[in-house]
Amino acid sequence: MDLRDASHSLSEWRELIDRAEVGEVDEPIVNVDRDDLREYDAIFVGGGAGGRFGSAYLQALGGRQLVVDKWPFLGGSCPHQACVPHHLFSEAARELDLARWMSGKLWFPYFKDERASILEMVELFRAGRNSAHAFMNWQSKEQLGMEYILNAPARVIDEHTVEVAGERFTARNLVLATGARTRWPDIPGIDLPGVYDFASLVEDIAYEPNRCVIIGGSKVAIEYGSFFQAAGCPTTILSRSPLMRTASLHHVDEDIRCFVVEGMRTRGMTILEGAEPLEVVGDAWATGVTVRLADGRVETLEADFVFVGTGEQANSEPFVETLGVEVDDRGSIVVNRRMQTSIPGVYAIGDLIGAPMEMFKARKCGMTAARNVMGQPYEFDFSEYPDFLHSTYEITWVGLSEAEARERYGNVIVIQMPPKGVDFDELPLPCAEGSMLYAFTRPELTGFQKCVIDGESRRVVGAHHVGFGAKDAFQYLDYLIRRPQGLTIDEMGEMNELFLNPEHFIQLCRLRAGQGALVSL
Ligand code: COM
Repeated sequence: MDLRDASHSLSEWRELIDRAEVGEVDEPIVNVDRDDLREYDAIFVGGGAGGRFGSAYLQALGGRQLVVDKWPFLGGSCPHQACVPHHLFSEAARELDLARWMSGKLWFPYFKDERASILEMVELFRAGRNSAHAFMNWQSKEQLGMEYILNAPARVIDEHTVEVAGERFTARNLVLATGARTRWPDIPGIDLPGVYDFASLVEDIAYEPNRCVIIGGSKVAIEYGSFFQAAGCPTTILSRSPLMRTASLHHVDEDIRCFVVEGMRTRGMTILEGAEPLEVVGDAWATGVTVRLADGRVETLEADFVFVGTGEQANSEPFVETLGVEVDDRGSIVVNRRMQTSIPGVYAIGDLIGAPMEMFKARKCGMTAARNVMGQPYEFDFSEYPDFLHSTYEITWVGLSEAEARERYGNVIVIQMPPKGVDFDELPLPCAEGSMLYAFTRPELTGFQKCVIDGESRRVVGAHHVGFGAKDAFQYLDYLIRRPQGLTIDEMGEMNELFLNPEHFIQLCRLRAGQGALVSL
């Protein structure tokens, strides 16, 4: 289907994607400028966030790109199976949590013991997701001028050649961007029906889960588990490491971790740390998980729904096979800071190059590859970054934890809320949008925050928050504290807060900013 000269509206795009998804459109969707005789500067193999942003940047620099994706849309797993459904489910978890705590109070109807349907939420997402896909196809073609072929996988032939639906395309460079998939644990029964990951949950589930066991302790495990529990489906997490202490999360402050994990337990979740899942049991359907517990006992936990949250692995195999590209011991493609692989002219970006498997990294990797392809030497170091996850709360952090700061600096100042030693039950702080109802009913549930300062340089070296609505601030805090000059407590005290703001860092810093020898607060 050649769409080069067509201009589809958003609703036409949506209809086309709907039809492609049910197999009514099985041909490639082609938007290639056959009149442009220039060689492609790069072919992006995979049109997720990295491939799409890289393509857009390369276009913006005046280059010629082609992006190819097996799905009938650009944007990749984010709007289809990953970030967008996760945020929808996490928002539902937050609403459900409030409804349970407020059950029968004020205008809230009785809800404490009610079920909410997980299936209904998945169906809501499935029914709505193609709008985002339609927008990305439309924007990429009509606004960003990108060339693409969708609904057809790309087969890499060599470092300059890609075959799509029987046609070969050549380019000066290839940018590999085919993402990652769940790293399924190698235990008996893992293939049984009734075992899902984040992708098959949104694609396949057709029944209402009533008892869930989660294998793994990743972000996905915490986020989806909190939703299942909030929906009223009793959920158990089996994690080898303590939650939020997995290798993929850095700089997690212990006080924040405790607030989050204890909060999950308060809401009825069973969290078994140090647990080793041995087998998914069941004949025709998963009926439970056998696990070796931290104390060595072996037990079988009943479930009608087993969810795998053990992390992800790169889809690198085809490129190792055809190009011999170097990978690390986890199978992620090895790149330098310019996103160049071991094969000249071949770049790799996004989840394909390993952790962190986050949106900012995918998009900026795409931009980095595009700039280097176009002769602008540019390096991207993603070893430090702000991070977040959801339980029924939004949890956000940047920079060093208090413990890390104490290892590095001799005079660490901590400004936190509630202050150290103050009983949570007595203090409805921090609070702002999203936590005012908790503040006046269940003060201990409002949240937790901590700002870590090097008392000598007076610079903020870490910030940590559990609550609602602070994520935006952390994007800017990340930038400010990582500038060569950093951000001091005094500069924080000069900022203009929009009171009540979810993280109270500005006003709290102002309370101490005048102090010569800083004291914690
Ligand atoms: C975001 C997908 S959902 S993309 O980064 O805009 O391509």
